[in-house]
Amino acid sequence: MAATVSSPRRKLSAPSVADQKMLIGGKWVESASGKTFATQNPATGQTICQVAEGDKTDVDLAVKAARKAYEGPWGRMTGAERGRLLNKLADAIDKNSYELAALETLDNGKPIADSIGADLPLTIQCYRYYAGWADKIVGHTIPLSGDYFCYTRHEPIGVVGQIIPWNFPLLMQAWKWGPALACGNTLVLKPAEQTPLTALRVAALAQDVGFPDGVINVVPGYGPTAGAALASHMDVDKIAFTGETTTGKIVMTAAANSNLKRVSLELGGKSPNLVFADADLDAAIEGAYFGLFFNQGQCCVAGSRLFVEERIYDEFVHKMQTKTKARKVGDPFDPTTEQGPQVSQEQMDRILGYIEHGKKDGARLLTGGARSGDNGFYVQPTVFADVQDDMKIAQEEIFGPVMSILKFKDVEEVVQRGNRSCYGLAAAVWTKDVRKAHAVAHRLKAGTVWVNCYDVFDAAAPFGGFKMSGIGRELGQYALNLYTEVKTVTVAM
Ligand code: TXE
Repeated sequence: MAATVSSPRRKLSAPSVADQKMLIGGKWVESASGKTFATQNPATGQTICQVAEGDKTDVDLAVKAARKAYEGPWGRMTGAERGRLLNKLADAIDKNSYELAALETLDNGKPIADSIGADLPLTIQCYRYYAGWADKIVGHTIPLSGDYFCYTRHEPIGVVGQIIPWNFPLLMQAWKWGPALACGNTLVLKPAEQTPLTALRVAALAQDVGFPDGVINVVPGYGPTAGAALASHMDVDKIAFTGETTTGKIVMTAAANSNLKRVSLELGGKSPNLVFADADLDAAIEGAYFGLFFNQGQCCVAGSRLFVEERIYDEFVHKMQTKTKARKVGDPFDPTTEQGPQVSQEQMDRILGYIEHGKKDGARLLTGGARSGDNGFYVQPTVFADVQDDMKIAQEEIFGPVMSILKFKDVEEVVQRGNRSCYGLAAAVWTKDVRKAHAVAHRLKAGTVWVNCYDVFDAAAPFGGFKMSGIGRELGQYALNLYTEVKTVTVAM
């Protein structure tokens, strides 16, 4: 991650949190059914609080509120005014950084140093970046053959549904809200059931800074109920989704079977990270380690197929083993902790299942390979060497702290193997040879290629997947395309 602010020096304490309602049409309400669900602290497995559980009825109400706001004052607001509100929201998040970081760590389990050093600054940057775009969304004038004046308008799409995952709750919300609001849409967000707390807190801040009622609605709940209701809603004009590839297919099918709403998807990955023998070895080890273990390995871009050139393979593997053994796993509220718990029991079990597959398939286990402790959802940082392309751990998204190292001989071979995946989200190349770096970057089938770095994110740089890693590009100017319709106006002169 590119942005950083200062990390806390002393241990922050976990906040206590009251039961949560949902935000519909500017009001905090219980769910229509009266149902709630518990959100858990993954470091202990204990319930943090109860959250209103939205379903189809609540989604209907939220969509109605969003439509009313879209057709009301929000629709008449200028881009400059929308930009001012987005900047005010960024200011409010900035002012409440520590509270939000603590809430994120409590609900997700990520180390507080990461919440403060990466999630918060990137979130704030994203809102500011799109605040800047709000009054710069322009069409073209187009010369036609004939006596006509032709121009395009880039108009908001309307009511937007957004479904986000639990790995970067604040940041995924910013990636969705920033461009949607800058372009003039209204929205209904369904946060992940594992991590609803920061989304609700940011929604409250948005109310405080003056977003009109109904522009922003948040309906917490489960995927197959609240999420599905949003994806199949006849009055939602666009759905934006981040999550697993199989869920993305369900969302796209629901969009197709309802009103053909616009769809953008940011899905899974199995990103190849290529380390050539002429790389700066220490930098490559550092980058590969960060690129896999960051956020407990719960990153869609995790460099989970780590290809290392034969000539440096043994030295690389040995150094990575030593480094990983020293990784500090523990209480996410301790500022020196590098790795917290996985987000849920379900994710922990899934990862442990993959580790067993790695062992059974004959990969060489260098360190880790089991649960860490018996309280909370911790997994030991794990490294497998001598992984083969056809092993399950080299093919499927593990989404945990499990590194797979594979050996390669030359450029041609590694490019072919790197591209042999149904995914195409990210990739990286480590080499001092500039020509090789660009040539390989051009041949890799991935939406993002990092050269001699990893996980460098910036609101200005577009992000998204080739192949089954998604449809569309979030961030940067490209994200404006996801939240606007192009209207062509042709005038006889
Ligand atoms: O994802 P889901 P899960 C991957 C990762 C992880 C796996 C499972 O490999 O191990 O997915 O995680 C909502 N209609 N990623 O089960 O189900 C759900 O409520 C509409 C990669 O948490 O895709 C949540 O809000 N929505 C990923 C969101 O979808 C539905 C990040 C994501 O959950 C739905 C997270 C439905 N039928 C997991 N079912 C990435 N690319 O960053 C679920 N949801």
